[in-house]
Amino acid sequence: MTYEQLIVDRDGPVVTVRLNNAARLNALSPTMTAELLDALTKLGSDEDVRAIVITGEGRGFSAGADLSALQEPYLKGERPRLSFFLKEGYNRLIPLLAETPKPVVAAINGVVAGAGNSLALACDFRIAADLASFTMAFVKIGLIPDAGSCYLLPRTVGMARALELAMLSERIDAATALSMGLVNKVVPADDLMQEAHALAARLADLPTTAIALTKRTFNEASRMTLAETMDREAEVQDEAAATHDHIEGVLAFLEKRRPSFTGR
Ligand code: LHQ
Repeated sequence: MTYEQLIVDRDGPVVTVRLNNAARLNALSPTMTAELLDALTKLGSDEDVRAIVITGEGRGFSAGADLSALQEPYLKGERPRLSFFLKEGYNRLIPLLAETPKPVVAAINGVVAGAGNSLALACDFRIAADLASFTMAFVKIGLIPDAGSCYLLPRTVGMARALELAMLSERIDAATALSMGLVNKVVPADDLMQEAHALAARLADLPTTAIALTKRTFNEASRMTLAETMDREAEVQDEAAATHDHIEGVLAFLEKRRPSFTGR
């Protein structure tokens, strides 16, 4: 896959997607958003892909929407509808990422702002370099959190912290992000890619269908009652039990050996 603002590398079952517009701290331009949509659609349906890492080139993970596109229209007094931009772009990208059947690790290499937070929050794991920093930033330009942040942020850090992060938009460091549960782990910057890749490789060795079904069912459960969720778990368990990996897992346990999962 060749792109203008993404670099996609494959290492066996693990694919690394690098946001590649370092001069603008990997701001999520319409081009980058369209390319992410294309890449994630392809990776999500590729049976040989069993884990994805998303990271940024340079000192930014992502600075959110590319604000340079707004300069010309705003100086001319034009008011382009942001809802159109959102619905065409982030509103397709973020659910695609959050619901991709593959496990996704965000390797947060540096600055995160605005919709860059949404991108990280839509991943399943967030490992941050010790020099990473986070700011919601939306309020600083008179906007509300978008790209799914109103949904994803309170679910990740709780309502009180989410409102604090969104309203004050202070730039917080990686250690503070860890203490809030915004990231899973903080590692020295030099170790980031190795740690993220090791986690992705570990995930890629697991029963990929069970992981996909776990993600899907957790997402569904957030909109259901306990009783509805338990009915859904029972149905989905039949899907999981139909895989070769389920048989392999049970037999490996009973035969006291390491399972060898294929993702099928
Ligand atoms: C950028 C950006 C950027 C373009 C740094 N765009 N160039 C928004 C509007 C439209 C539709 C609906 O949705 C949204 C959603 C959103 O995401 S709103 C939030 C958008 N993002 C921001 O407001 C963050 C703006 N950036 C910043 O506040 C700072 O750059 C942060 C705190 C991220 C990093 O600060 P520094 O480490 O001091 O870096 P810097 O400010 O010097 O930035 C480096 C370069 O990157 C600089 O360009 P230059 O040519 O001067 O070197 C910036 O202009 C450029 N850049 N963010 N979002």
